Amino acid sequence: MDLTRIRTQADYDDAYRRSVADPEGFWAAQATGFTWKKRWDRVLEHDFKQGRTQWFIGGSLNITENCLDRHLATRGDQVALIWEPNDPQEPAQHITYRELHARVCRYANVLLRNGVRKGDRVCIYMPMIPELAVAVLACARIGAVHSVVFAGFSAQSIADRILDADAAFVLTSDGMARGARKGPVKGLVDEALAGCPGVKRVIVARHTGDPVAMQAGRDVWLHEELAHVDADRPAEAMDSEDLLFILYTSGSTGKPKGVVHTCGGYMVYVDHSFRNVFQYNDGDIFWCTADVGWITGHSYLIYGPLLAGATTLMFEGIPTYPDAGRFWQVVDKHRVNIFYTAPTAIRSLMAHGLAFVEPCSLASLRTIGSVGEPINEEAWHWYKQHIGKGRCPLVDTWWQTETGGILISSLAGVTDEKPSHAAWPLPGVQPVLLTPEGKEIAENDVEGLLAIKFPWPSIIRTTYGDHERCRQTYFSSYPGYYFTGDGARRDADGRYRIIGRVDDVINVSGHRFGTAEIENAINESDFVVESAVVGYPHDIKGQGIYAYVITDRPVTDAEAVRADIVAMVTKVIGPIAKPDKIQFVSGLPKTRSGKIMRRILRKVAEGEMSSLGDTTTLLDPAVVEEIKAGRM
Ligand code: 7RM
Repeated sequence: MDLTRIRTQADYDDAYRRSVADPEGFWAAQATGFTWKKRWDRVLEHDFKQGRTQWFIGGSLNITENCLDRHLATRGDQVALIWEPNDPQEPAQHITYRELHARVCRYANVLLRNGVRKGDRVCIYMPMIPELAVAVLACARIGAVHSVVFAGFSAQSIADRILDADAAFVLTSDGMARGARKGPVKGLVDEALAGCPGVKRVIVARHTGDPVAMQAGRDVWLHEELAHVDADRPAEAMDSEDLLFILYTSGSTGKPKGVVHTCGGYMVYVDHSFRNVFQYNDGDIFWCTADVGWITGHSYLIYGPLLAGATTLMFEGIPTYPDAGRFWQVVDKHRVNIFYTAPTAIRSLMAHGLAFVEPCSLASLRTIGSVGEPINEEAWHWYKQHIGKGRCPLVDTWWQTETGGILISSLAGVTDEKPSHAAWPLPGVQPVLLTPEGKEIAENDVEGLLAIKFPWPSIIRTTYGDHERCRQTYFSSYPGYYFTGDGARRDADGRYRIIGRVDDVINVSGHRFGTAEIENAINESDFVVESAVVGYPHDIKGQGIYAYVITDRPVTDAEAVRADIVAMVTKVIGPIAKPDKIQFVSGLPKTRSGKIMRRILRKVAEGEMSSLGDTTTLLDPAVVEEIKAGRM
């Protein structure tokens, strides 16, 4: 019997009990099946006061050896990666484990040839093409720390991340194709690098064939470099706690933080959660629609499926090109068994109607999943009925960039599911609900702040270059716990339902932004004196971005000013952070101490104008009336 695989409710109950009674024994058993170059000495050391955690201490491994080499003898000729291009007229690519191994080794040799060394940070800014997965794995192969930046972020965001991580290398492509449009990639890197003198080398994959400027001495073509290397590259020995990657994510204050994950614990947790949540079976074709630029793409498009020896599908395009049936056409074309996407995609396709679903069979699907934001009941039922045909388990998976892997979810067809409930903690995960004062709530049928009281192997290790920020953000508000920033309900039976963020983070189509981050971008506009941003319920995106803006002059051409603000946000962060609504105001509701009362702004944005609560502490209560009257 495979002790690492949960197949029944009784298995789950048993695994959960063991994981709490003896976490070290439980996780050591999970870690045993991997290829270790040296076994660990101790399983766990942690200090939640300092926000420090280490797993499999003294162990040595390479995650790519476990993703690739380990499978060669048994499944070398099995397809590891299916690539479905943006244009359905173009052929898909099928890359076997043997071929992927060779491509990763060759790319790793290109990195070495270009001066990349173990521990160096490498920024990867690429669209969803096979070279992106190969680049990620090539970094891991030689022990370089990858920092993938989603290819929808602006030049300025790339520069911020390169500078914060002190990356001297950038891996990119010429351009990208998304839907009916082509877009620049290398051009944005060039713009970013004007402010990053530390970057020594840029390696460019040819993809769209669009012309790009190559800076002599700095930029090289991947295909030219590959001509100089062979496919022999042993995997570097990494300490369990050596850095595997940095991934930037937004918080309630300041600039995005570089969340750090390390080699051993991340590998063990992502593998365990992948196989058990989705009930992966040998031979299954798994499709995670997330971009590799987000944690979901790291953990469940690349690492989790490859660790399990699965066939993982990578899709370059968008759900609505050439039409709103593309996802379902791709499921049928490649006979996808497990499909994992975000509620925002479901809601948007739902709005296009069943005419796009009905021509497709979807008979290959066995499990469907959701991630990134709360899935409302209407979307849950539509997904379950029309995509899962009522027969596929639907897993609503709650987790974060910081958690590395799924923490709360039902296990497909094993533990029960309930609409809009992530439901059950995975083995090894000990969630609690806290009162605002930090007291654990023991009862069921309650609501509270979601925290976790014991480390799991893929917990955040630090925020790159600034551990104090990590300690402050996650471990200081409620001492002794990892604080998630989410609020949740626990139903009468103990299932969790995630309500959403309780901090100044908004979740737009499953993407996280800090309100302060967007305000800073808006304030860069010449017209703007001050701004305040809040989230509001949006039918498709989950949350939309609502900006209240004070200008330095009377607004005569509102559309021109709005366009300027939107252009500024696009320039500073990227098009994904564009405000949906911009309301011009003469003042913001501030307390006498100068603090903006966001509660009032949120209520107005939500349209709940009658219940604004206590406004007597406001410096100037009249602004509230003006704001209500001007609501967009
Ligand atoms: C995986 C990911 C994390 C935030 C998190 C939540 C929200 C994610 C769910 C969810 C309700 C879910 N990482 N969130 N999954 N809310 N149900 N199943 O999205 O770092 O980008 O975002 O996303 O608020 O704190 S993330």
